[in-house]
Formats: sequence, structure tokens, C-alpha cells
Amino acid sequence: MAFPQTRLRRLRRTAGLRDLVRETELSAARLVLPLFVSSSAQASEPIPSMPGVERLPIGAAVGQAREAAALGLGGVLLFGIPEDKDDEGSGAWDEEGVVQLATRAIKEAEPALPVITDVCLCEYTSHGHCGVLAADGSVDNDASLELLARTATSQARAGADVVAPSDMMDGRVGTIRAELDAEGLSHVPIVAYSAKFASAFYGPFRDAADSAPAFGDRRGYQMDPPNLHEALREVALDVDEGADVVMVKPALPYLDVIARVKQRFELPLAAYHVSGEYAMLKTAARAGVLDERAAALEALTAIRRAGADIIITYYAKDAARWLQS
Ligand code: PB1
Repeated sequence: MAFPQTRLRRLRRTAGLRDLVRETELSAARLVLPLFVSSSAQASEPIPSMPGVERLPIGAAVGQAREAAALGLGGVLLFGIPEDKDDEGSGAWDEEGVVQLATRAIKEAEPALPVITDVCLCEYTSHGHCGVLAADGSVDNDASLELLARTATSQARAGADVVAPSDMMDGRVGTIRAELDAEGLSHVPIVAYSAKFASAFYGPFRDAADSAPAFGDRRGYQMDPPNLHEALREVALDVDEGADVVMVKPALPYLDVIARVKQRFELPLAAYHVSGEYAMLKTAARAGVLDERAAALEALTAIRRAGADIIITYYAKDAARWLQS
């Protein structure tokens, strides 16, 4: 039936009716808060390009985790900022490394809060790439796999509930899965950054983690942004290699990829609302051109509507508070 029998505005007339028929729900439990844990910071250090986000000493990271737990967030995702870096990124698998120490401290303080650890070498290598370099200066895929697996295993031993490889080396999910299983860590799931694009939206993160590549770029291993079908192939391979959760990253510029991945695969799907997406909203809000709460919740709802089950976002705490009020 058409108008006037059909009037879609009938169900928009009141807030109660709109609540009753709302199709997409955002909740704190779906949100994961990234944390930058620094081994050298004596106090929390603001990150200019990411207002409200700080480099945290371990004690402060525990405090953030307590807040996350109190707000009912789905978990925290740890990124390490080590004091020293070297060509192979050995700080990544140091049993007393900053992420390993922070994981132990957070698990002791908040045992029920899922701690996810980012598995990559870029924060730990002197050259800033996500893997070790070959003689010709390219990132050596296969030589990086063992180091990534060693990193994941050391994080799991430190108590990480989940490991999340963000490096984009071919074969790393299968290699990490095999190493975890061989080390008696078969209970530790892998959140694979499966469709991770060589995005222009990572700048603020690289400022925060001091992890920009010293030369070149990440286009030799992160995906080319125009490629949707390749993204589906990447996800399929990670599923075959044993990923427990797959991810699309960034989020808003890739809602089509999120939707197609969710349609095709049965696994839980995460999306990473990255630093540049966060900084854009923060900057626009500070410039007075956007209502921050409305715009941020609309963006996060769009990511959920596209099909993401989990959203990694620097807005996690703010959104949880907004959703409560
Ligand atoms: O918030 C962000 O921008 C996340 C950036 C992301 C972290 N996993 C990568 C950014 C980059 O490519 O430098 C780090 C890659 N390991």
C-alpha cells in the first residue's frame, strides 16, 4: 500500500516509537579501547594530534583499564612504546617488554577485562616497518613470521586474552596459530587485522607510537585502498589459517568492505575506527562545526550497521558514557 495508507513517519512520531523500531544498537560491550603504553613516560603524555589520548606509563594504563571495566567496555587493545628500538624489533617479544608488563598489571587489576595485544614490529623497529628488512630494503615477509609468532607467544604468556596481528605479512595468522598451539597456548584466540589498507588515516597513530616508517611506506604489505575483492581474499586466507575474529581497518572509509565481509563470512568481525577518523571528529568538534557526541555516535552506529560486531575506537569511553545518559 502506498501513501496515504502507508505513512513511515508514524513510527518516527515519538522517541519511544523510534526506540521500539531501532534496527542497529550500539553498546559499550562492543567497544574496545586502544591504549598506548610507554616504557619511558613518567606521567601520562598528551598526544597533540589525538586530543584525549595519551602515552601512558603502566600505572596509568591500569587506571584506564579500570575505567574501561567500570564502563562495561568490551576490552582494551595495547600498543607498546618501548624505550629502545633495533633493526629486528626485539623489544616486541621481550618477556619484560612494555606490553608484557602492562598486560600482567592490567590482568591483575581487572582479571575479567579482555586484554588484546597488538602483534607487530613497527613500534619496536628502528626503521619503523612492520617486519624485518631484506638486504634490498624491502620488508622480508617470511623472515618476519617467526618474530611475529614469538611476539604473540610472549604476549600470551604475559596473560593477553587475545593476540591481534596488524603487520599484514602473508601467512602470519597460520604461523602464529601454530606457535601458540605448540607452546600450549591453544586457548588464545587471534583477532586478525585481515583487510588492513595502506590508509592516509593512520597519521596521528604514528605520531603517538613514533612508528612511522623511516623510509618508503607500507604499500608493499598493507592493502591498496581501491581493492574490495582482494580484501575478501585476505579475509578468506586468514579464516583458513585459523583466525578467530577478522577485522577491516580503517572503518568509515571502508563500510562497503565491512558489509561484504559480514555477508560472506560467519566469524565475528571487528572494525578499527582509526586515529585519523578520531582526530577528524575531534578537530571538527573543537572548531565548532560538528556536535561531537551526535557525530561520533552516528559514525560508530554506521560501522555497526555495516556489520561490525566489535569496534576498536579511541571514542570507546566517551561513547560508553554518552550511551548511558
Ligand atoms: O589508529 C590507528 O591509526 C591505527 C594504526 C595501525 C595500528 N594497528 C597501524 C598504523 C600504521 O600502519 O602505521 C600500525 C601498524 N602496525
